[in-house]
Amino acid sequence: MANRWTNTLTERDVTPEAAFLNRRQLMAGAAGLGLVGMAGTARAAQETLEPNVWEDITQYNNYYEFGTGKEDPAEYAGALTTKPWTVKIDGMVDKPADYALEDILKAMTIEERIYRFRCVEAWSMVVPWNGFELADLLNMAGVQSGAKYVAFETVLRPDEMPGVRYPVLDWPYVEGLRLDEAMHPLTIMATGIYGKDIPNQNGAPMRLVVPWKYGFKSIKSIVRITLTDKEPPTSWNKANAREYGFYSNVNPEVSHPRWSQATERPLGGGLFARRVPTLMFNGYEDEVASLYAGMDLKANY
Ligand SMILES: Nc1nc2c(c(=O)[nH]1)N[C@H]1C(S)=C(S)[C@@H](COP(=O)(O)O)O[C@H]1N2
Ligand SMILES: [Mo]
Repeated sequence: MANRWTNTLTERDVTPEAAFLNRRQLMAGAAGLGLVGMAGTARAAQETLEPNVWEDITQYNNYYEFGTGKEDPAEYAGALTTKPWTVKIDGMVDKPADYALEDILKAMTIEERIYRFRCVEAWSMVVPWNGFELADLLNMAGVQSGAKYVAFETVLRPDEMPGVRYPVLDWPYVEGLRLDEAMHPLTIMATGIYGKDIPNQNGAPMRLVVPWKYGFKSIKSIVRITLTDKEPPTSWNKANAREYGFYSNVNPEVSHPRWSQATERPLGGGLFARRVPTLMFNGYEDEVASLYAGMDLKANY
């Protein structure tokens, strides 16, 4: 399908030092990915887009299975074996199975999605992901009518993951979405960045990206996807329910108990970088606000 969700960034949102991918290359890539027929306004937005540089995206990570320091994942995640890779899809689906990732990829259409990414810690970046819509994968497995939520699980390999000997979180890392959130066309499974295979520190070989939610919802290195009728447990909520809710939609008006979420620090701006206002639903309000119509977003944080 046309990549109409790519983004709606303007020059104001651009990260200053992130101009290494020139616009011609970006547009050539976009055309190659089937964006030729994209609506004029979306194309205009695409032209003003400047993702963060590769180094920002791949050297400053949260992946606690490899340590809690921002540089730990880049240093240690190389040890993770990502081939072969199997994803168990089970629960309320017509075709529960252990799916080989290569078989999944043969059936999926890989697109480029340039998304804002906002960590709950109040830093942010812009990432040119390559991936496919989660809805396509769920439809492949056949979602049964009673399913209401999707649960996700990260691989757990103590031999390859030095961080899991510390009980920072209850391993394996688990996350969840409501089914309508999971089926939303903005929700993708990312398998690449800048047209290259996604690096291990970013969640190889396949990780979730939900751009309107805080980054911790975007669970990495997924080995299991379960359709269920109950709200699934999520790692950060289990660790501290007062600070991290199930929904975790980016919301400048709902503070974290220990800091404001009204502003954020875009990566790549240096130590004394300016802070910029955080946008409702991380800038995707037009696309996703209707999912939460009538909900109290303070109570459902
Ligand atoms: N399995 C797993 N997934 C995870 C995390 C983690 O520690 N383990 N960290 C989360 C957090 S807090 C963020 S901000 C993003 C960071 O993604 P990035 O390193 O690609 O920027 O991954 C999320 N997914
Ligand atoms: Mo995060």
